Amino acid sequence: MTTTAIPGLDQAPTTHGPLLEWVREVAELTTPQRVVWCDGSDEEWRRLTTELVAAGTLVRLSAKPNSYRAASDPSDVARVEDRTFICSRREEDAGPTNNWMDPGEMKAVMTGLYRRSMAGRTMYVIPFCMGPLDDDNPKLGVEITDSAYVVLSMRVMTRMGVGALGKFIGADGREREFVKALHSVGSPLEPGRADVPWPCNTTKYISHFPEERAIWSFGSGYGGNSLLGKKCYSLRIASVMARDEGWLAEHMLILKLISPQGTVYYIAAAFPSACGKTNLAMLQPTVPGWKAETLGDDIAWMRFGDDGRLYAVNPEFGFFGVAPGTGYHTNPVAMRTIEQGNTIFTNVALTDGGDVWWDGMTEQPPDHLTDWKGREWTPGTGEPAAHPNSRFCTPIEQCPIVAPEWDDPRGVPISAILFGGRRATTVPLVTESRDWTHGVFMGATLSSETTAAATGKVGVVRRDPMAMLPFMGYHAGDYFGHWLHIAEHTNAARLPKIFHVNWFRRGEDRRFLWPGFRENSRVLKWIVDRIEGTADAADTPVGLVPTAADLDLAGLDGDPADVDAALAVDTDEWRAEIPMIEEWFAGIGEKLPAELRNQLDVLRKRLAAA
Ligand code: GTP
Ligand code: SPV
Ligand code: MN
Repeated sequence: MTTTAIPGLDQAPTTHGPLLEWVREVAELTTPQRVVWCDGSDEEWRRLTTELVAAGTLVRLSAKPNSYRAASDPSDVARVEDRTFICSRREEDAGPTNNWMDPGEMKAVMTGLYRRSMAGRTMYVIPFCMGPLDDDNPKLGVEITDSAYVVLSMRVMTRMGVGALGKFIGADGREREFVKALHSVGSPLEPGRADVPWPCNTTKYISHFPEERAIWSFGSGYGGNSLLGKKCYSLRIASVMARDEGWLAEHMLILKLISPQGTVYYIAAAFPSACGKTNLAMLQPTVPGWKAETLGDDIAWMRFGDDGRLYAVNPEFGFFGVAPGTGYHTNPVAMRTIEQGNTIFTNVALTDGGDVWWDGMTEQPPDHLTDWKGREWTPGTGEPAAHPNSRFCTPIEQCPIVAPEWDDPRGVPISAILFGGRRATTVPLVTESRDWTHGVFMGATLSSETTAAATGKVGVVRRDPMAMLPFMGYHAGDYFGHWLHIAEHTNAARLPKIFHVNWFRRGEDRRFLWPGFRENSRVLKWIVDRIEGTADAADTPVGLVPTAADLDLAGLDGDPADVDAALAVDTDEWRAEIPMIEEWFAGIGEKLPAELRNQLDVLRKRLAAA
């Protein structure tokens, strides 16, 4: 088939030369049945949802307006870290924490996979922008995909369609650069072959070409593997841009806290996948008089302003949140966001009344459900009804506590950065770093138990520096160096204070020592008081830790001994941590900054003296 014969290819709504050329090249390689240039309109949404309902990919929910449930292939439910590659020109630029393949070799392999991979399907061209459209330097991208589910999800998660495309040619007529993001589910539809509701391929590659700012994804339709504006662009590629240009692209929520006096504090927090970012971003404080608003729940781009403060922007447009555990008792703000509709749910259960349900949504499960695999489910079934990594995909604008400034291209000035993990032992509820370098050490040695957000074993403690282990687009040692050197952009007094938190410490009976969720506002209040210099802390070997008396615990239910246990610095547990940190640092190799080695020496000495 000659490419001019591919319907739609020549109907490009742009004159952007490099974009036209690339789309033609991909169409020639993948040979789709037709090409659709996505405009992001309501009409397009209606057309694609109608098609996907007919195809059995989506079920329209009768209980929520304009909302749908997708069930993936049971093998395609999470990010695939072992199939994720950083294909920098030099292997050492990918570093020891990333999979690497030579870019030429990877392209040869993947070109083979993409050849005719869209046969019988529609190829969608999605122009999108990460971050506000009216930024002076908008961060543009185009995702080419053969998945209509991806088009719909990208409409929720990014600013896509005509608004984004309008930015591709500047006011001066210059053709702007954009990230080329190619995605195929890898399931060509040969004539006469019936489609399946969730096409995908057992061979999967999530590849990044950092020097070229390009992404090639094959074989998966799921979240972080297929919505390429999210982890692939806004973290892996953007972290490389940020290194080159002197800013930070981080796996962080952005929260606005308002004190009873009306003072505003913006906080950014990095927790690994499925460790509480969305929940903290939507916090409803229990401490009287405090209010919170949300700006983002997963990714922050941060750069220094003229005033020397660090300003954060959320590049995303929607929330792709973990469903299980989300309910009116834990995260009512998320519930009220999705109740408004316009939401796509993936791998959750269906109720008999045309609604969705997942484990932990309500205390009492419904009597009967259709589980995420389409099977009958009753409370006695003994298996979760929803996949542990099932998700809701919903517009930020619907969030009842979205901060009015969430879309401001100037961003918001960050007063505190939190690093947190899921640790049953050792790590106190909250620890303040002694200075920026110590804070970077806390981030660089952050650890967490693995979760269902990625394929692989769940519950294994691993180092997850700055919650970026799966998302750093370059060498971890260089990344730590970047964090250290970025402080030279300003003076120490203007830098955010860095804290280490752990909501997940457990008692001997395995129950959580800290109630978490809304009660985390008590920890945030202490953090603000530290910024203002009005709260105390004990100087411990690991940093500055409050005692229970330093926290506002008025009205907190539960055993006070649990709070003491959550705050305890157990020097034996920490001594056992040292060899794990040593091993982690040894694995980074000679690019590990000397400052971090020194911090480890200090920790070792302080523990020895304790
Ligand atoms: P990603 O979207 O994968 O990046 O996850 P996330 O970091 O946004 O995590 P999320 O807020 O969705 O929380 C993940 C799981 O942790 C959910 O099951 C929550 O119910 C649970 N969780 C969140 N905050 C807390 C907390 O303070 N305490 C406890 N015990 N669990 C929490
Ligand atoms: C995460 O895993 O950190 C997520 C979900 O936010 S995904 O989009 O799949 O990366
Ligand atoms: Mn995430």
